Amino acid sequence: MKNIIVTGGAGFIGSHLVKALLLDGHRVVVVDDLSTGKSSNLPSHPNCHLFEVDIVDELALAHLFESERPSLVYHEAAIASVQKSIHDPVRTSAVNDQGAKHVFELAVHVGSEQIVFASSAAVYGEDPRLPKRETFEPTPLSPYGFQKWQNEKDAARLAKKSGVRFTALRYFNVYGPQQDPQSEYSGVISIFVDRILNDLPLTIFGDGGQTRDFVNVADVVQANRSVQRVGGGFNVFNVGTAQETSLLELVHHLYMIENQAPNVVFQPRREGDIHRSVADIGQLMSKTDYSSNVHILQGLQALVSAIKLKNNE
Ligand code: UD2
Repeated sequence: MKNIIVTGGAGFIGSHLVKALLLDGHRVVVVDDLSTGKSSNLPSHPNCHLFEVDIVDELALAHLFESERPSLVYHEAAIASVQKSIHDPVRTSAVNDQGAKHVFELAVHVGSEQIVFASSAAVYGEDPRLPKRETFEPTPLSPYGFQKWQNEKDAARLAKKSGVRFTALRYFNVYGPQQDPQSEYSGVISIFVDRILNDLPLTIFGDGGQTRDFVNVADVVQANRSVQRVGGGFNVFNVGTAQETSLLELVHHLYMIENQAPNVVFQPRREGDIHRSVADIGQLMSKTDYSSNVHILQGLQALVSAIKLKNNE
C-alpha cells in the first residue's frame, strides 16, 4: 500500500484515477480546491481523504505534504482550458505554472519517489507533423500550452537535481463520464452529448475538419497506473489512442448512436485552436504495459448510456 497524493483528485480525470488507486489498495489523499472538482465525484472509502486546498496556497500545501509524506504524487490539478488561459492568463498561470511548481518542489522536499503529472497535447501547437511525437520540439499556440511545457521543464530540472522520478503525461483529448458539460472547460464531447440529449443544436467552430485524438478516461487512468513502473529521471509520454477523428466524424457518430438527424450550426474557428492532432503512443507502449483499449465508438456509446442512466436516477 502506498500513500499517494492526487492533486485535482475531485475533478474529472483525477476522480477516475483516485477510484482506480483505491481499488489497487492504496491510501489516497485528495488535494482539490473544489473550483471545478466536486466532492461527490469521490467514493466514500476509508482510504480516501479529501483536503480542500488551493495549490497556489503554498503554506497550506506545505503543511499537507509534510504531514502526509506521500511516496507517490499525481498532479492533476489545473485550469484545463485553452480558452480560459487566453482570457485570464494571470490566474491560469498562477495555478498551472506556479501551483505545479509548488507541488513538484514539495514532493521532492518530503522525499516522494515519483511525481506523475498531467501535461498536454497543447504543447505541440500547430507543428504540422503527424502523429505527434515526444521528440518534437514543443511550439505551443496558447498560454495553456506554454504553462504545461514550463511544467515539463521544471520537472526535468528537478529530476536532474534531486534524482526523483518525474513522469509527464501529455494527455490528448480526454472524454468520459463525469466530465461536466456545463463548465467552461468542458471538452467538445461532453458538450455535444449533453446538447444532443437535450435536443439542442451543436455549434462547430470552424469547418469541422479539425481532428483530435479522443482518448477515453479509462485509458488515461491505465496510463497513469502503468507509468509507476517506469525507470529513473524525467520521462514524457503521449497519452492517446493513435486514432485521428474529425469533428464532423464525431458528430456523425453521435447522431448515429442517437438515431437522430444532425442539427449543427457553424461558427468561426476559435483563437488558439489547433487544426490536426493525433498521438504517437509508441513510447508509452514500449516502456509500459499501456495499450489503448477503448475505441471511440464504443466509448461514445458507453458515455451516452451512462449519462442517460444518470439523468433517469
Ligand atoms: C483540449 C483540452 C485542453 C488541451 C488541448 C490540447 C479539453 C476541454 N481541452 O483542447 O485542455 O489539453 O486539448 O491540445 O479537453 N469545439 C466545437 N464546438 C464546441 C466545443 C468545441 O466546435 O461546442 C471544437 C473546438 O473549437 C476544437 C475542438 O472542438 O476545435 C476540440 O475542442 P475542445 O475544447 O474539446 O478541446 P481542445 O482540443 O481545444
